[in-house]
Parts: sequence; structure tokens; C-alpha cells
Amino acid sequence: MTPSDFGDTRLTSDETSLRQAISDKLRYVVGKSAADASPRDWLQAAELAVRDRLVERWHDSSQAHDEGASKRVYYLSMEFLIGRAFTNAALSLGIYDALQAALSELGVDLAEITELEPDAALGNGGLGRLAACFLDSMATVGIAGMGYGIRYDYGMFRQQIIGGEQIESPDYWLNGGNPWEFPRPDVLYRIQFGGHTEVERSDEDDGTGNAVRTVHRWVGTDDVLAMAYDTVIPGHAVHTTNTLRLWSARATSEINLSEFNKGDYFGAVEEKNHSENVSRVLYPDDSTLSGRELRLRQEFFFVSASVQDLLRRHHATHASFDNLAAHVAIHLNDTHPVLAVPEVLRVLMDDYGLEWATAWILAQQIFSYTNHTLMSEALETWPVSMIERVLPRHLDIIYRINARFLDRVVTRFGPDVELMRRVSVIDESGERRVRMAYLAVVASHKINGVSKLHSELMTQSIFVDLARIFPERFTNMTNGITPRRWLSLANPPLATLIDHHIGGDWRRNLDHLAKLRPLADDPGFLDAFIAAKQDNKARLAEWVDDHLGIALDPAALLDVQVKRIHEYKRQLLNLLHVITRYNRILANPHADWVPRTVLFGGKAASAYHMAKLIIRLINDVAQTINNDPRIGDRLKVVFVPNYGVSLAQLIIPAADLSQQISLAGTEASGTGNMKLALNGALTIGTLDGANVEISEQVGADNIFIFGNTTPQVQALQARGDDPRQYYAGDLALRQVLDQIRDGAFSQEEPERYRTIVATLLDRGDQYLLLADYASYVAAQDAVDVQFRDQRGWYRKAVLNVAAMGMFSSDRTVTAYASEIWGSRPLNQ
Ligand code: 26Q
Repeated sequence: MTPSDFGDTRLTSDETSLRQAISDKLRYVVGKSAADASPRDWLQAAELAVRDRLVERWHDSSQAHDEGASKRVYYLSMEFLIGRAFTNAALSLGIYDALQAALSELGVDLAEITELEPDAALGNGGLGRLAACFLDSMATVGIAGMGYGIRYDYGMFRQQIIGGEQIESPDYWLNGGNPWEFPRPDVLYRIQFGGHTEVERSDEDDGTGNAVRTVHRWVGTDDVLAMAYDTVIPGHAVHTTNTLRLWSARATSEINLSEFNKGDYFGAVEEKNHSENVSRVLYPDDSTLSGRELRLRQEFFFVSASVQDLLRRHHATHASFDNLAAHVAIHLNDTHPVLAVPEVLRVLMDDYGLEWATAWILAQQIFSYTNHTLMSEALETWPVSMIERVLPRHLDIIYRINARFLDRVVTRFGPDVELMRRVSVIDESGERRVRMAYLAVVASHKINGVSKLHSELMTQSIFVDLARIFPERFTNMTNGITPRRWLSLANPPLATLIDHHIGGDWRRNLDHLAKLRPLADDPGFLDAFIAAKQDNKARLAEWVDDHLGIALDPAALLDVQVKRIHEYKRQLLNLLHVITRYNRILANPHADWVPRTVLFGGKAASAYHMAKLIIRLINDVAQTINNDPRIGDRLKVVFVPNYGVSLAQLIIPAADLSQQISLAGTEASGTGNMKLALNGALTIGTLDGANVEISEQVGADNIFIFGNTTPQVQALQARGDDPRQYYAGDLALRQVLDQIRDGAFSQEEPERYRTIVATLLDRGDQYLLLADYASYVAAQDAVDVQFRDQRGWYRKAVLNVAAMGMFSSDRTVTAYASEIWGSRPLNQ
């Protein structure tokens, strides 16, 4: 791909013009001369040069989208976990190599300055990263998509490990300025909170002969302004770019000093600060509901701004809402933005004067919803009393939606009180609460899960009744990942090798990777594949040595579990195996052990005590094993602090083994599983989430599946499985649990981990670690056997890469476009 393939752009992007552009930016925008520029200055200059080229394309494609009759897709998400933008932008423009050369002529190392860019970490984990992959793919396949979210001042917290424990500190990602965003001080909306509704009967004739209609006014509110910041989302090697619009809170300028604050200037400024808190910080909880009022305010804040913005845009071009559904689709990334439903209804009725019936039909046509979890502790519900206080008009509307819905249920199924109680949007069983997921289902024309298994379980568990009422609404859209970031950018050695053999088209059509299949048996290719893996391992080993002072054996099998720390993901099961292996090596030091490095990474929600304790145990076990002279190079344990998008890009390409060991039926999909397989790691995993489909794609010989299946888990849980039987019946397991309980890894505080062992032995072992332990250890033994045969191992790794075509997020968003959004991609 050469720059000219993109057609005539005004700015040229050959090495010479890039070098000139960077020098000019340094001199005139950064204000430094080459002689006294720091690496940070060079980064800024280079970012601005790349940005200019991006912005040109941006202007071109807003025109393309306006002219094309294509439908606009608004992707509403509380989280966008973008990571770094600089090299991704260069790659999408096709100027990566020229940029590298230009910088090198200026005496600057691209790789070095790349590391200085902070990650945009406006998300917790999978759900936020999925949103980022979807933006990349929508722009690439040519869907006129726009992301809407919150411009948090502080993103995901920074994790440090001090004395083995997780310590959180704020993520000051905006401190050095953000060259990728464009503030839009003129795009400003008023967001209302609190107050009350006034109902007025209007005697105007509405044209249907009904002389009386009611008009609702939401008054007496406390208002905040939402200001837009736009970020360019480039498509890969195409003209189309999209926009991510993030909202930041600003106080209203109507502080009336004399009346409300009695001349209290400082009090007025304090209040202003307070109202701007709504966009201050990302909630760092990913799988437990944090039911704080500020969270509810955040949700409404960004949803209200987005709805006002998109309805105004539609009205400005079409002057009516008759054809709204032909031009607009609104997608809800989980329930977090579901207040968009009552907000659309409120704006259409109260601001634009539409009738309920018309507005409700439109809403159902434009909304769709993705569910990302089945676990009850993560399902959003809000107390009716809180919604009444914060959003009184929206509570009216939610009641009305529910009443209409329940009427329909009675018409179809008769007056079944039990059924009504079960499906009502209001949970009346205790303190009355709004079930946000039910609201999303009732209002959407399509509801999808994120893997085959998850979508199936969804209609059998949380939505069993709703799926009977609306069977045609439920569907599956298996997740995917963008091959641009997760192979092309993250893994240059492998990307280059693949290019050499099958060309570069896989970046835009990942199915082409299937052409690698025959090369698995080509000795020359296999040598080169192994060399690429070794390069990546060396790069990681250097980082680990520099940052953690641990020397890794480059020949060791690199065993990786990187993801949020949660009991259901079972990092603890991984650790039980690590300790088992430690014990075995000590018992049999002269055996021919396959050397292993077990790497963990991930953050725990700050209030999740058990997850934090698990992090501490991993670090304590690492200390013990890494410092035991009897072990040597045979086993190393590493906890990489502050795991996030950029560290993922370093770790994943180096991995040999991908741990995807959640209890079957608990992980909705997983996307790290896809990233690791795409980079040539073999999976050890349960039949959970997308592992099932990965297994189908790669074939049973090329994956290590273990553990109870979902139906087996259901059966075990139904009959009340006794964890003590495994403890009693398995000497190795008993030894490990006794060691943890008795302080073998916490000698200065022997009681430290008693609660962990108690959770397993005395409190029911909710995630069935002990039931899966033996099968897991056996699978790990099979891993060792296979890894002894290095060429056999890496042959399987090649077959994994070759089978990953379907896990491109290009496939996923194209399917959403045709089956849910009704929009046609321009570049497909
Ligand atoms: C909700 C209310 C209050 C505070 C926080 C939250 C909250 C925030 C984030 C709840 C959940 C999340 C994130 C969930 C998540 O990341 N789920 C993951 O989504 C991935 C993409 O579909 C799947 O691959 C993973 O299986 C799923 O765990």
C-alpha cells in the first residue's frame, strides 16, 4: 500500500515531506529547536504531522457519509478502551514505514517515542475494548458509525504492586494534553437533573379532533452542560473515517450570586466544581454493580447529550421524524446507556411534540441492545426511589412503557400474575427497583449475546420469559477483535512473515489467514515462525528484566493469563497448578522438567477484597518460587503490574499458552482468547464463551480443553457438589490447600490466606475450582508433553493463527450492520 493508493490528498506523505512536516511542527507548534527537543517534544511534533493527514481524510469522509444515503449507527457505550493512537493512525494511513524512516533521519527512534504516549484507558476490560475494536472495524468496512461516551478526566486507575499488594493511583492521562481530540465548545447541551414534572392540559386541536392533549414539563432542575470532544477514528487503508464523540461536564454559567448564593462567590465556585464531577472518573468495577447515585448521573449525562445531539442532527437534515428509523440506529453497549430509551421518548414528546404511540414505535425501531453478562451481581438495577429523585420525568415514562408492555402480556398470555411479576420492568420483591436489562429488551428490536454459548444461555436464564414473549428479537453476534492493532501493530515479526508468504490483504480480510494452513508443514516457514516468536519473547524478557528485575529463560514455555482479576475467571485455579508444579519439582528435582514461565496480569476492582487477596497470593507465591534456589530456571512466576492495552500488545505476541479457564457458563465470550490464538498461542481452556467456537475453528487436536461443561456444571450445582470430597481424595490438592492455609507463602503472617481456602472448602467453592482441578492438572501435563516436541507445538500454533479468520471484528460489525442495524457498509 502506498500513499497514492488513497487518491489525491493535499498533504503528501513520503519520507521527505513527513520529515519536513515534523520539523515544522517541532519548530512552530511545539516551539522547540531540534537541538533542545526532548523525546516527548518529538512525539508531539510527529503526532501533529500524522494528525494533519488524518484530519484531511476525516473531512472527506463526513462528506461521503452525508451524500451516501447510508444509515447512521450510534454506538452508545460508557467505556471505550482505545489504548494508544499514534502508531495506529500511521498504520491506517499507510505511512508507518515512511514515518519511521523520516524520524530516523531526524535522529529519533519511533519505537522509543511511541512508548511515551499514554493509553486512553476509558474502560475496564472486555466490554470497553470491544467498543474500541468496533469503532476501528466500522470505519474500515465503511459503516457510518459514531461512538458516544464520556470523556473521563481520569480513566482506569494505575495499578502498582507494593509489598505484593495492589495499590491504585489516579490515571492522569490528559496531563500532557491530548492531540487526538478536538474540543467543540459550540456543541453544548443542557442536561437536567432532579426537579419535578408539571402536567398541563392543552386545549389546542391536534388535528385529529381530539381537542385535549397533555403536555409535560420537567422543571425546577439542577442543570449541567455537556460539551463535545471529537476524536478521529481512521479506517484502515480506506478513505472513510468516523468520529468518537465524548462528553465532558461544564457548569452552567447561570450562577446567580445575589439570589442563590447570597453573594457567596466561593460557595458558587465550589458548586460549579461539584457539578463538573459527573465526568470526572471511570468506575473501576467491571463485574459487580456499584449502585452509587453518581454512576446513575453519569449514565444519564452522556445519554441525554447523545440523544439530543443525534435527534437535532436528524431534524436539521430531514425536518421530520417520520423517517427516523431509516436514518438512525442506536446501539446500547450493555444496559449502561439504557436511559437513552426514556430520553428519546421524552425529547420526541416533550420537546418535539410527538404522540406517545408514534414515539414508542420509533424507539423500538431504532434501539438494539447487547448483553455481556449473565451473572446476577453484574446486572444493573436501580432503586425506583433514586430514579424518582434524579430523573422524575423518566420514571413516569418507564412506568408507562411497563404498563403498556404488561397489558400486551395479559392480552397474549392471560392474567398470569406470576408471569407478570417475573417479567415486569419493576422488581417488586423488596425495595422496588428498575431492571435495566428488561427495559432494554422491551424497547429493542434486537437483543444479542456475544458468543454462541452465551446467546443460548441468555434465553434459558435471565431472559427465559422475555424470549418466550419476543422470540424473534433474540440473536447471537460472536465477538471479534481488530487484526490491525492485535496483529499488525502488536506483532511486527509475525505480521511481516505472514505478508511475505500470503501478502498483506489479511489486514482487511482476515479469512485470508487460512492460506497459512499448508505452511504449517513447511520446515522453512516453521523455522521463521519460531524465530518470530523468539523475537517477541526477547522483547518481553527485556521489559520484564528492566521493570521487574526478573530474568526470564527464553527457552521456557510462556504461560499467560491476562485479564481482570475475578473469582469466576479462576486465576486461583491457575495458581493451584503452579503450586502443584512447584511441589512436584521439589519432590523430583532430577526429572527432565519442561521449563515454564507463568505470567499473570490484571486489575482488581478497588473494593473487591477477594480479588485483591488473590493478587497478593500470586505475588507471594512468585516470591517464594522465584527465590527458591532448588527451582532454578524450571519455574518462574511473574505478575506484570498495570496490565492494559499497551502491555497487552507487548505480552500477547510472546505467549505460548493462553489460559482461558473460567467456570463453564460464566464468561460471556472473552476476547483475549482470540488475541492470544491470533498471535500463535495454544489455548488451555474450558468450554466457555467463545472458547467453544475457537475450539471448533482450530480443531480438537490443536487446543487443550478440560473441565466440566456447562450442563455438567449445572448438574453439580443442582445437587450441591461437596468440595471436601476432592480435598479428601487428592493428595496433591490437599497439600497445596494446606500450604496456602498454613502460611507457606506468607510466613510473616500465616493466617493471611485462610479466607481463600475457607471459600473453597467451607463456603461452597462457588466457581468449582476443586471439581475442575484434576482435569486441569492433567491438561497441563498434556501441554508439557506437547511442548517437548517443539516443532509439533509450533505447527499447532501456526494452525491456530490460520484458523482465526472468523474472529475479526470486521466480520462482527458487518453482521450487526446487516442483521441488526439495517445499514450497508460502503467498503464491502
Ligand atoms: C455497571 C454498573 C456500575 C458500575 C460498573 C458497571 C459495569 C462496568 C463494566 C459492569 C460491567 C462492565 C464490563 C463488563 C465486561 O467487560 N464484560 C465482558 O464483555 C466482553 C465483551 O463482550 C466479553 O468478552 C466478556 O466475556 C465479558 O466479561
